[in-house]
Amino acid sequence: MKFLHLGDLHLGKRVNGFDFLEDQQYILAQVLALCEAHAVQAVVLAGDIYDAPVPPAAAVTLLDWFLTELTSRGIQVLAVSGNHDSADRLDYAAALLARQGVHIAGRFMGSVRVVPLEGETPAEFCLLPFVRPATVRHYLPEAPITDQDTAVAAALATLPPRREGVARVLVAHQTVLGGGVLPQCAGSESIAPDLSSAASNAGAGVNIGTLDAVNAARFAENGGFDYVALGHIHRPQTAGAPHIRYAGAPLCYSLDEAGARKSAVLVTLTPAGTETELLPLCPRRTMRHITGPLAQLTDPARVTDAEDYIWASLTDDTPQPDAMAVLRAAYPNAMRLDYAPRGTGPDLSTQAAAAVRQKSFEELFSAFFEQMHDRPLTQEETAALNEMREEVQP
Ligand SMILES: [Mn+2]
Repeated sequence: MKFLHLGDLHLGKRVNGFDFLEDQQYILAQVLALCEAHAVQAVVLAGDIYDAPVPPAAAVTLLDWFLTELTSRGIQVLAVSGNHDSADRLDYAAALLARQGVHIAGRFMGSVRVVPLEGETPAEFCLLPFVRPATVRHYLPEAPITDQDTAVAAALATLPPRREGVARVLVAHQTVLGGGVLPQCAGSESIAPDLSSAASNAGAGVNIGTLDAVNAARFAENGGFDYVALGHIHRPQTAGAPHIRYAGAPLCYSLDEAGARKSAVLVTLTPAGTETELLPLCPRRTMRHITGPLAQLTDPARVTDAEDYIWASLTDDTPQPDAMAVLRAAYPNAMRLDYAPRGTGPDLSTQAAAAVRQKSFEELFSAFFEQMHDRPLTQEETAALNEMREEVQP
């Protein structure tokens, strides 16, 4: 049994004011080609199908096209809602669609839906929509639910016992703590606002992030799963074990992800175990961060892939007139422009910031004044400054 695991399509998403529908259609067409090339039996969509609870009509049309293309190839679809989706809207015509092989679990209604698929290795797909503790508690008032972790555990406990010789796959949209480690965010998740910083600077703030996290050990309870197809985190990665995996978003959805590689997970279930392979996805326009003087970056001889989404950091010593207009003349899809003076790499700027923190207000102000006026503060000015400072900060 082979299937493709995708997550976080975020259909209808706009990035820095740019409509991504064309890019999304392009990448979904690539997914269809991968499905054919690898003869997959099913496609798993692990939540955040749409970017918003009420998606633009064009995004609905795009999903319609994608699902129709999949079913016309005899490929089954297994999908759950994410935190960006409207559970109820996603459930529209769910029973009708299920007859066509499109299984969507939008709202949690007290039990995890199980969809059996026949094949060389028969498998059952357990569809757990995005849930919050209150939702699960509403249906399972007896369960000891105190947080996200216990809520998911209670929901999973509703599953029937495992059947012998049948592989079991979980599809879920959650933050999963694997081996005590939070997933690494890509920057475009818009989940618990503290998580991306908590994940990137381990230590500070981790507790806040873990509150909303599910322990990966939950996926080993009650017989466990042969594969856990996760959505929610946009950077492809495993969560505590090789068979528990985030597919990641199929496209870069934030400039913080510039240069990141995206993929779909090809999962093969065999009686001997689960194999996974990352199939690269190549976007229509790459998101790139380029650095250099404006004249060099926009030199027609040096411009390549002009349609790419560009974040340019200029190394010019002085602000350039109409820099964005000049950049867009070369790269019409330029998204951001900032200045990165030469010689200040991240390490240098961190050192500089630390040095600044050690200086007193008086030292900092007089240095700034001297830089601006080419002379030190007079005694009179220093006195006036101290007076003003006391007024503001007694
Ligand atoms: Mn998402």
